[in-house]
Amino acid sequence: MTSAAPDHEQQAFPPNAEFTATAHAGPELQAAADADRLGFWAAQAERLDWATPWTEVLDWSEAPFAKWFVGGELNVAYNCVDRHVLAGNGDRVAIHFEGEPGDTRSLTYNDLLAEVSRAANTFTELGLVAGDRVAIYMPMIPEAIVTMLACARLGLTHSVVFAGFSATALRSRIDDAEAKLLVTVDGQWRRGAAAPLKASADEATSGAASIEHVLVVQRTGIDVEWTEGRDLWWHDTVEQASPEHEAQPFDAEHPLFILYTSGTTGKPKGIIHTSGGYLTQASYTHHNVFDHKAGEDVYWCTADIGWVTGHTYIVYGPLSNGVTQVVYEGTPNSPTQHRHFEIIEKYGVSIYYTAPTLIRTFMKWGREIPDAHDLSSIRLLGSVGEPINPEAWRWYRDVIGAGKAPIVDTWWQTETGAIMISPLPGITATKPGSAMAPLPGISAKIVDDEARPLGPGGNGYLVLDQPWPAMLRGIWGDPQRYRETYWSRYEDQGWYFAGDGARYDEDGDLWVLGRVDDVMNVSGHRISTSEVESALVSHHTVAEAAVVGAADETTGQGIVAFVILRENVENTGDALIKDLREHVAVEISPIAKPRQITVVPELPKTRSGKIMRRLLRDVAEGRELGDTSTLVDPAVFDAIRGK
Ligand code: 6R9
Repeated sequence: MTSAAPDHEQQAFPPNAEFTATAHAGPELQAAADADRLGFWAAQAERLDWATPWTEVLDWSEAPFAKWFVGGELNVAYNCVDRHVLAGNGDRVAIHFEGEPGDTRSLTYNDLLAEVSRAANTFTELGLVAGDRVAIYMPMIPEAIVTMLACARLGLTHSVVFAGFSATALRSRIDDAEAKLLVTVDGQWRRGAAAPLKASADEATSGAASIEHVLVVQRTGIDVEWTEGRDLWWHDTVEQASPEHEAQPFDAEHPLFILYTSGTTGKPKGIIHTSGGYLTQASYTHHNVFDHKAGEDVYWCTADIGWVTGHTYIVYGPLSNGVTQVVYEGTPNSPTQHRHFEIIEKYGVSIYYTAPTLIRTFMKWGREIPDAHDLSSIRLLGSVGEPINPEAWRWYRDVIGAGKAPIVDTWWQTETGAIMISPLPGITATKPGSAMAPLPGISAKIVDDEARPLGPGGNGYLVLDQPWPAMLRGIWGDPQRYRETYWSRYEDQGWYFAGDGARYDEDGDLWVLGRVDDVMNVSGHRISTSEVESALVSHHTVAEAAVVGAADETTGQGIVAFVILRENVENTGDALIKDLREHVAVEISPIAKPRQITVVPELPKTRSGKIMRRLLRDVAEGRELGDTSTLVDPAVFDAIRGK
């Protein structure tokens, strides 16, 4: 890990007085949390409408399995939709949808309530009951959000699978969660062309024992195959259903969703989130970290609902707060590199939340592109997904934020459910590249291998030493893996091990340094090295594979693979490499395609048989080799380098 930051990185940007004057968050938040942490969370839970009050804020008696707001009952969809209508805000726009081909739709809260109710009535007619699982494999269209909310309304647990994932990846997630319904589309718009999606859904569901129905939204009009009795069109069912539906309350701990994320082993983990605590922290953080003002702000989070950021900061947090938000279907350069800035200008986006990889891409395209647009509506910028380098941070503030918009660099994970470490705009003096400090109500530490807490200047592992409302409640079907992955490293202390390295600077501000395990971060997407390795060795030509994440100027990390071919396989050079990259795309997703694949005669291994990824990373990043003393045969590198 790196040492303390140079002085220029320590330069702080104090909050501007104008922003502070109207900011939601003030110093009283931290004071209240310090005085009584659980009481503080109880007060935050009052942001929501509860059908039955809770009797206890936190039950930690079966740690690490938490129960928050014990005995409380609420309906998550009611909190995200109905109550805004009942409060007289039914005519407020909830979603400004911008399709990739240029089609647009605005849905008010009245519209959203009708749509969600229709979908809920349809799901009920299909025989689904609370506790059943629903898989969602859809691009960024309003129906995807409607489907998530309809599930929440009925107590169905959704499992959103990123529409860029392959049929194989979808199938394993459907099987693991035993989903009964799959909601998908005929095709999705990508760079001006209709790309089939139902075809992958068909491949994934053929022979999937649990699937009873496949519900299909017609998005592109392309031809699809049809399985009579199983497949249903959205327009024949949902759109014909009654727009009236009364929401029933569910227990605060009712499972809201499962979201699969990469771990250090090949099999993705189904992270479980529940209702009351999750929505409380989603709502609290969206309100305070983004300083969101309902009825005034236009908010845009550029994530996809296939990732946790889309769940918490497109669907649940923002809608619980009565947001007006932009939802954009396509890529940032369709049809031109101006697209995001045109959208900001068109809707007057005031809060923009994106990932460092996109900011670096914008930098590469050049500032004349954003400069050609009126971005003066922007008053707050957010960053998430990976550490943001100080240069990108400054560019973001100067070019997109007119040199004055506060930046919130938000650290959190699929597992944490909501933002944990972030500046509070209007209060925190920010430093380019630092996530600064845990939010009020959240407790984090940086510790060493021996669990000794570190102070200013310390560099170690990030742990969460107190339970938090939006924390994961486990791994679907695998409680043992939950304990092992997150709670065994600091078992005696009872701390959650985040898997990230972090340091405090001399002022005690926190800098997240990135993963310390075998999880790569490519454009903010978590991909495990072993996942890509298993995909490669599943190809008939490959005997063994080692994968590392190498620093990449744009994507944060790039995937670099070293493979040993099976005996009697002919190395056809570029053709073989192309085949292998394609194979990974099919097995996992195009985002997991290695940037570079090198065929090598041998892999560097320790005497205990572990592949020395650290050394391969040195090779991939063009560095001098580090310590090779534990290698069986240091000479393998001559062969690897010779390639
Ligand atoms: C929300 C999300 C989680 C991992 C996390 C860390 C990295 C996310 C970050 C950040 C530095 C930030 N990460 N935000 N690193 N600064 N502001 O991204 O969830 O996909 O589960 O990834 O992403 O390494 O452990 P998820």
